[in-house]
Amino acid sequence: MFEFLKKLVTKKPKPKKVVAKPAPKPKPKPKKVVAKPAPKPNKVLENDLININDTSSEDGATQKKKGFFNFTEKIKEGLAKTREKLTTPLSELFSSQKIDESFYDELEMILLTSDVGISATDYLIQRVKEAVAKKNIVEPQELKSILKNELVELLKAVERPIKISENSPYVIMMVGVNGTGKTTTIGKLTKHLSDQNHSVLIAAGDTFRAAAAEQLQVWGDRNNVTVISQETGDPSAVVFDAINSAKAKNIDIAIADTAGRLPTQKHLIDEIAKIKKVMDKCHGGSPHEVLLVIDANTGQNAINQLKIFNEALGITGLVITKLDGTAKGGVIAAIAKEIPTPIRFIGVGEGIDDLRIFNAKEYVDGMFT
Ligand SMILES: Nc1nc2c(ncn2[C@@H]2O[C@H](COP(=O)(O)OP(=O)(O)OP(=O)(O)O)[C@@H](O)[C@H]2O)c(=O)[nH]1
Ligand SMILES: [Mg+2]
Repeated sequence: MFEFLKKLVTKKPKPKKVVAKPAPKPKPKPKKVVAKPAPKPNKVLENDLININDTSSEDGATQKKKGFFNFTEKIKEGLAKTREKLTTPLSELFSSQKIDESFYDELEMILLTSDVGISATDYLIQRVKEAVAKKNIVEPQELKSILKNELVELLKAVERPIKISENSPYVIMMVGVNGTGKTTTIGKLTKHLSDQNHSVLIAAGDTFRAAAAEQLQVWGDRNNVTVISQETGDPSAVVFDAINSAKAKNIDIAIADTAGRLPTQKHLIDEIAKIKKVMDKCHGGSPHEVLLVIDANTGQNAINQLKIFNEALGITGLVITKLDGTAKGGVIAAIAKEIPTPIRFIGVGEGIDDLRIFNAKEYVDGMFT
């Protein structure tokens, strides 16, 4: 609570509210007091897939020092379903009599059913076996912390928080399959970035789905930021307009929503690649971040979505949503092993504050006790 108030008093004045529809505000905001935020580090993001040997990412402790919102309890609450599914069988397994082939078979089955995927499961079991041999472990109970640590190490490779560089505006493009949570994530992300003293503008680039712009406008109103939309039906024209508007108003960050599309719809994948090119033409080097939003319920299909969107667009970061509603939390391990890509945030609910910076240790602690 104290952290929350601290953030509010260091906030910039927000741009004037523009549009029509009144929307329910989740919380009344106290009057903002103070002026200029500290200058932001002018650091550019790493792009594309990560070098998994690079351990330069900031750990959770560093993030906390920097004042990112980061509430372990909410992650634990969000991952309750995954934990329910994992904790009982793992506890039973770790209280078994000895470490033998059937122990490993059982461990493999538990990991696979939690969507850890074949590759990450094989890797984790191999690492556990190595630890058993190296440390002469005979008690299954000792393997629990070893498994947890190995999982944390694996996930640390994708623990890369977003870094906003000064690009006036810094452009974020939100992409993904239908219904994964792109628009909702924009609402939460806008709140998060505003809390970090950035001014934000949103582009209603989903001109396909009826009511998509209205849905986004509600999030714009909740956050008190401008939403740029058009009647034209051309998403490229909307993002072009939005980036120019952000430039003119000196807005720090422009976030573009896009229509949901399946990786199998080639013409729609081509269309989104075109939108990306238009952004670059309008504002050289943009988008600076292409965020793929993945619904955790998708399970192993997430890997396929990531591969195809990455080929078409060069995905720079992921948001894994709906972790509060699924037992398939292991999919993050599958991504880390098979196609390591920075996981910027996780979604743990539908509310404006239900976005968390991804932290490997907190995540694994949430997954099983
Ligand atoms: N429980 C839960 N629900 C979520 C989360 N993120 C989004 N949702 C819900 O998922 C549904 C779809 O969210 P949208 O934000 O409209 O998804 P979208 O990707 O923009 O959908 P399209 O624009 O149709 O492709 C909504 O009911 C959201 O409230 C989350 O982290 N947890
Ligand atoms: Mg949407």
